[in-house]
Amino acid sequence: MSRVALVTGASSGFGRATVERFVAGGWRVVACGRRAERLQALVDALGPGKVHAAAFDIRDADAMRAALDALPDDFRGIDLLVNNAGLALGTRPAQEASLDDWRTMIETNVTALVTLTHALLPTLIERRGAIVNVSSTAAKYPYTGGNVYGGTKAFVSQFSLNLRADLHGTGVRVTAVEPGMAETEFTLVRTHGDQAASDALYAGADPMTAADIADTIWWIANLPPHLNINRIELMPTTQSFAGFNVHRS
Ligand code: NDP
Ligand code: 8X3
Repeated sequence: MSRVALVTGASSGFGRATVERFVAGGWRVVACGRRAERLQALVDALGPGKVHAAAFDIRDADAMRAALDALPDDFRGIDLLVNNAGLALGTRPAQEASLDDWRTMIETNVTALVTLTHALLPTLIERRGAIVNVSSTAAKYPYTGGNVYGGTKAFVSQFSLNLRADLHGTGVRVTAVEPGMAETEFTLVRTHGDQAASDALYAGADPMTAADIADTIWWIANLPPHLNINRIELMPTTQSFAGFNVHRS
């Protein structure tokens, strides 16, 4: 029997690449996201026996519960939860940011992630499964305009470590994956659809790709059961660190 992964944010970017990587490796995958047509395209491309599309807004707890209850038998025994769905909204400093954007990031990146994790923990414990939480370099390194996005990702990284503490002795593995710059629809979403801004950010930067992150998640999930990667931080070679900002009068 092949193993089953549930991947959130499977309609784009890291999530879609992760679905493709795991199906190529012989797993079955529950692919979650709001854009049903994109999830169906994955089912059509990879096969209905391999991918189950679960279209719902991850912020809607009732819709999440209904999607889990409706899983076909072949996709019910989840061995791996990839909490990947998430977003940044806005690039302005806190004092100019939208409170609606802040709330959306918290509801998606934090509240929905813990709700789904809570729902699947009994299954993951029963199956001695694994959780991969997609965090960010923004969890640790602050930058102007990162405000609530960075705060949500700091939560994801610390929640991952605390899950490890609570799951002690269960055999369930937990990892926080903390990527830096990778080209996906992330910046298009962050800028509310500004394709030119997205193109400009990645131009000439040789960013990481969604496949780079999917390969990392694949590696983590297929390590021997006695080995847990607590957190892993990745950047493109072209990205590094800037100094502290000093304001002079
Ligand atoms: P994309 O915008 O390409 O993908 C984001 C995914 O999240 C989409 O599939 C989207 O699906 C899903 N999603 C967003 N909101 C919801 C919602 N309310 N309900 C259900 N699904 C939702 O970005 P990435 O692939 O880059 O991002 C994936 C993760 O990686 C995010 O958590 C992001 O913060 C993180 N990350 C990204 C980095 C980057 O540079 N790209 C770097 C570090 C971390 P749909 O719209 O169909 O609902
Ligand atoms: C995405 C990376 O640097 O845009 O999480 O915050 S960054």
